[in-house]
Amino acid sequence: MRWIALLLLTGFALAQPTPSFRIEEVARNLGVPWSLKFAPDGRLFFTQRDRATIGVSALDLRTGRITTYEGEAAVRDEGEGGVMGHELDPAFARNNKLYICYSYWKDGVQSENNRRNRLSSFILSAGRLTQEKVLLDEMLGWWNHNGCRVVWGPDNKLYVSMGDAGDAPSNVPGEFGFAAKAQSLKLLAGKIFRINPDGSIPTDNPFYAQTSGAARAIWTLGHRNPQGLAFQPVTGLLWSTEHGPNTRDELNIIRKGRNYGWPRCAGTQPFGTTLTVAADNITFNCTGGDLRESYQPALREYAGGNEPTIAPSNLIFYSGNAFPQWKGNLLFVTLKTGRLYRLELQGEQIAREEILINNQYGRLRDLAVGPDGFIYISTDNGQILSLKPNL
Ligand SMILES: [Ca+2]
Repeated sequence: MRWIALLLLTGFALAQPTPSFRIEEVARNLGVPWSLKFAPDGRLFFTQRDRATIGVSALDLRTGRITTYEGEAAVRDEGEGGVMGHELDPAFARNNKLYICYSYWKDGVQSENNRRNRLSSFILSAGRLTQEKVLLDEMLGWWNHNGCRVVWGPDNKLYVSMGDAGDAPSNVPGEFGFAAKAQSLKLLAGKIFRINPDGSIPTDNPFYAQTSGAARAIWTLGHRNPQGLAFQPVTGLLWSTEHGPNTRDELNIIRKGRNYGWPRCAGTQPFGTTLTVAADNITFNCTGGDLRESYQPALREYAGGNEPTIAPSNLIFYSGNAFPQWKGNLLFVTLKTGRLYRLELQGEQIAREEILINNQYGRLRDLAVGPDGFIYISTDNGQILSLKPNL
């Protein structure tokens, strides 16, 4: 009996009641605010996907005033492409430098074979986005699956995700097209890349010796469309959310040189198995000697069995003071189901999972923790929301 009482007490201690919170709109009519990052001075910098030329905006939360910094570069503004992920340099307060991943037409020519994405650095100067320096160019694009989430790593490198570029053909003779591009070490699609902030490629990247050119930036392969990237404080682990096809969205821990399986394996499917997914009309043969050592199944899949698919977008680790009981929790938002998930982690396992928002605001695109500890969330309805505790 004593043991049962102890277990119950421990159980209650772990499962704290969800704190009461409310959600307020802080801005609206912003198109698709794709990426949110707070600057050291408290301004919330955000991108807007559907633009014809490059730009970034800053929201002053005290006044509600929005300042837009525009640049010169033309943007491939179509479908899921456009101005997407961004990151501020750690020395932003001093150097006004930021990084943006965006879609463009190669040589400015609109054609089936010319869809591309790139990561560039810019300097904010005199109200403009200036001094573009292209850091990682000619990543393959399509109207969908353009990746483009950008984060600064604790190793002072830049990490950028890239989708499988949908039905885009291969741009290297003899290499795969379609989804299989994600498996090629010659193609810049279906990968997570790691580069130095000046665009050079670290020589300790996992495929540096066996690849050439920009492919040396490959950190991991076999991705479909990773839209979430965040480094976990303390552990330094890189976590990622990724869209599955009609089923099996993924939560992954991104480890150097690993193969995440797409399009040969799906979700948590173990190596050496065959999986037929009726909803997608696809059979995944997760086999082959090359996968035996390198394949990394998802940590968690969403939409296995009868679960509805959720379409995860970005993730963060909660670091603020407004919700002390959530410190260190993994939070991520979803598009299709408009959810905000909160995950309590124990090591690399999920101890508890809770849905805090469930489709009340439409598709949720990105989230960030403000200096006030509130959670700021952007929606595809053009809103930025704040989630704050009821005191
Ligand atoms: Ca996978």
